[in-house]
Amino acid sequence: MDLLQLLIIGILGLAVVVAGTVFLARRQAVHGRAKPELPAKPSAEPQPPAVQQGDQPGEPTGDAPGAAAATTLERPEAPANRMARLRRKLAGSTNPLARGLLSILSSDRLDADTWDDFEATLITSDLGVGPTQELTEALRRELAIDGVNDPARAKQTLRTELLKLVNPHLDRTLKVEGSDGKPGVVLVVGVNGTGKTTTIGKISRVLVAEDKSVVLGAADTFRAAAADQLQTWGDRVGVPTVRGPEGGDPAAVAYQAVQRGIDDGADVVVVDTAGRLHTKTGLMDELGKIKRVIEKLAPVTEVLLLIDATTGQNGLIQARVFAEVVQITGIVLSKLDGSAKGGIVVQVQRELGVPVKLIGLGEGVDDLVPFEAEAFVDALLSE
Ligand SMILES: Nc1nc2c(ncn2[C@@H]2O[C@H](COP(=O)(O)OP(=O)(O)OP(=O)(O)O)[C@@H](O)[C@H]2O)c(=O)[nH]1
Ligand SMILES: [Mg+2]
Repeated sequence: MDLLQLLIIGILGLAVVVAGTVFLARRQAVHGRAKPELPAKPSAEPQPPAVQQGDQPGEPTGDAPGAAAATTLERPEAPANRMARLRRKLAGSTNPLARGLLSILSSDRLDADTWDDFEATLITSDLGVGPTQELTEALRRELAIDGVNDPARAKQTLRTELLKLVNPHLDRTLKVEGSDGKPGVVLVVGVNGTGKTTTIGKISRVLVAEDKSVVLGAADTFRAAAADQLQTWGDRVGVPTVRGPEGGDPAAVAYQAVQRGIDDGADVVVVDTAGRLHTKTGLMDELGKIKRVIEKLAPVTEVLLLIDATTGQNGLIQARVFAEVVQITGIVLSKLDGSAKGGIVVQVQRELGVPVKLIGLGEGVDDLVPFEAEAFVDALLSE
């Protein structure tokens, strides 16, 4: 009896131990298998399906600035800060001219040689022969009448005469307002590398900062990279870029861009064009065609011609040819930061009868400034 009881207890005990062991073993087995199935959080976060960032298929991916734009749109620098910074920059670039002119005017005797030096200095600033002679004559007259050899007075007179040449009365506002509910259309033209695409990027930042809605048109279809470059600028401030196939008809892209602007109810459409040599007749004709085609949809409110300030007289020759093909309404003088040749402003305005509206003072995103005659002359004369 006792033996039987002991046996039963022993068997029960063994059964409990075996059951417990099996239970634990199974739990461990289940637990151990489940672990690898858990999503490995930090190391291999699943990538969301590729976000379509352009309107266009087949564009290169991995374009860092464009990709970043999807999450963080840039807000352009506040206008007041920008102006102050750019005035300093402009003054910096024109220092040699200012120093030259003022040191000549402050010499003891204003004799014929001194005036020759004065003229030569102005000519090297690309002021042009005509304006240089006018300015020198006016200054000689004024200073002779006053009979003074006072540098401060001479500087004041020089300022007044320069301002007359630059002409503070020209309307330099950028015409970006459309009519009849259509967007304003800005067409940007100029020879290769003058800064068209960069300037469009900078202009669109300013427009966005003014809460205007913008569409960019990549009517430079010569190189795929050209449209990418424009789109990168657009992506940074959240502005769509309409583009076409490489080698396609630029006028068609310009047309589509304006159509998109109309459909979207955009405020402004800015159209980039391929750089072209002013000596190539076919290409120049194409420019005329682009404008005509756009105008089937909406008037072009502004045609901006880019001139690189460092190219001097050559810029002027280009300007003449472009003006024959499209009616230029404003000049953008780029790269004034690398040049002491601000005098070109006067020449080009006279030649074309078109105001300089904007000046480029660097490669930075906000290095574009509206041209103001007084600020410009003050910068020319700041030491
Ligand atoms: N220093 C300086 N560089 C500038 C300025 N504007 C443009 N650039 C530079 O000039 C070079 C040409 O500029 P783009 O905007 O590509 O010129 P583009 O007229 O569109 O050239 P294409 O499309 O080849 O005809 C770039 O390296 C710009 O960064 C400026 O105001 N100052
Ligand atoms: Mg370009």
